[in-house]
Amino acid sequence: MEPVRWIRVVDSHTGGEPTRVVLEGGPDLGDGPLSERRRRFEQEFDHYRSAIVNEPRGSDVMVGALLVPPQDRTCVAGVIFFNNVGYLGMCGHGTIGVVVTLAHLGRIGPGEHRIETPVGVVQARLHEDGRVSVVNVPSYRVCKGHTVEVPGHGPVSGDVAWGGNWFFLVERHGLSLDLRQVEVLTEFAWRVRRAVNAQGFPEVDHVELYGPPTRPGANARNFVLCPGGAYDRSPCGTGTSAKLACLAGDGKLAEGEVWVQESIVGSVFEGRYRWVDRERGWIEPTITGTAHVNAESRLRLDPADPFCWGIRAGR
Ligand code: PYC
Repeated sequence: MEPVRWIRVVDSHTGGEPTRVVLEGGPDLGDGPLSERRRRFEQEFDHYRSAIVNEPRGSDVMVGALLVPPQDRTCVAGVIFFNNVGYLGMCGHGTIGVVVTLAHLGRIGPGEHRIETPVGVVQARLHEDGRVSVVNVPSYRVCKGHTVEVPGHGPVSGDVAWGGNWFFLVERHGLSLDLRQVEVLTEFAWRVRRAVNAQGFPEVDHVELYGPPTRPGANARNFVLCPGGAYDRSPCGTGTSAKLACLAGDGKLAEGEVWVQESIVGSVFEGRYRWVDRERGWIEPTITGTAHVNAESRLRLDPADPFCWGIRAGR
């Protein structure tokens, strides 16, 4: 008989988007590069991902963050992010959640901290007032104004950009970025994603719709569809990074200038960038936001429970 297993987690939310940090009881992925450990997680221990973030313990919107010993010893932690359908290269709101969680546990204090992810090392600053700034991986746009035919809608144009995940960013969609329209926005974004990927782009995993802000001082509001069909409650750190790369490339935002990004639920991130390679359009984005710890618990994995390893969700 298999034993009952326990997984110790701390939950937080960043601008409304949840992060579940796994402290103990997760899979042992050995050492080596994080990209390799992420591959092992996916191939050998994917049932842990499902048990931690899927129903009945989690939900489609939950992002998991498995803490692992970093390979680069200048880093305070290594982290592998995952969601209801798979694994994320990087996660902006999740990194803010990890930093606030480590501070909550007394493992770090205000100052600079390096965190290793499968797509590179990110630098985070925990400010005295509790805000967190994340210097994300280099971000860039690979395609501007690409038009796809979206069934039931017609032609839709957008930019393809990398911000730690791949995004298709659409400005002209004709929809209202209102939380009450979330089903319509989700359906549209899902069709867009399918149409873009049918054209052979590197798997665009997120679709980001832009529109005018509702909050004073914000520059834009967004709706971001995540790979598993849930929408990001936060303004999406990697999505905001991809947006900054587009703004920089279009000469619409100067180096160091602040961009205030509002999410579909009204939470905000501040973004700014510095050029890494102006010729190639590569920037280094910094995203600032806040997170709040809202649970400390132990997940109980009982082999007698038919849904011990979660309900495989997502589309
Ligand atoms: O903040 O980068 C982010 C993110 C990705 C998916 C959900 N949030």
